[in-house]
Amino acid sequence: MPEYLFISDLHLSPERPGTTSLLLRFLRERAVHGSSLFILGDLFDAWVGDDDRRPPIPEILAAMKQLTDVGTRLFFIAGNRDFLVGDAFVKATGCHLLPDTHLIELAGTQALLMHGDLLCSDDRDYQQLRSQLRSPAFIGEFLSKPLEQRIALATEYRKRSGEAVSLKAADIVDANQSTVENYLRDAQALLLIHGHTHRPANHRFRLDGADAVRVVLPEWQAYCGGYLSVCGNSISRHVFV
Ligand SMILES: [Mn+2]
Repeated sequence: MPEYLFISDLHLSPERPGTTSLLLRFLRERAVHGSSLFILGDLFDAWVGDDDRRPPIPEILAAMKQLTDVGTRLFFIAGNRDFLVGDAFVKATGCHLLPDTHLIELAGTQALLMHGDLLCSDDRDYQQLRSQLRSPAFIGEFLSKPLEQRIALATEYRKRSGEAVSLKAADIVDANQSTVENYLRDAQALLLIHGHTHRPANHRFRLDGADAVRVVLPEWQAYCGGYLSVCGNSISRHVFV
């Protein structure tokens, strides 16, 4: 029976070598036994373009490629910190890049996958900044700058949003329930899986007379990484240490 694995919010960077080591082991020892691994955003603490090959990026990309080479399908939804991943990243890893919302059949129902930042609609400042940063004009101009300049600019942009600097759940605005329900209604789904908020939980609620659930993935730490496994109709949480 195919097993689907879900992770998000690893925030990999040179400052978090423990989390990088944990992911490399997770890919080699655990993800390799799944049929598909979905990374729901913020794999990296910052991604300034596919030409950035500072450590530990090459090692991470190679481990992802090794996973896809042995047959585990790899899917990636960009987060607010790594939305600039592009074609070269896809080619280097063998992953499939998915749009901000992706619908799949999972556990006998329609499931909607997202990073989660779009659900935090109460944070108007962030949503406004998000629209600016995601515009093709901004992205084109940003990627045309030299790498060193992009690295410096990314640090500067992150200072403009509280969430972009802090990784504490208390500093990240939570999902808005009406927004959650609207996304599920539009997708005709009753299961939502996302990360971003760093508030892992299973939220059960009624949606237009049916049972719905919102599964929030945890952020990873240096010593433990939480992941979701879906096998048949069974959905379970696990910790990789
Ligand atoms: Mn995020």
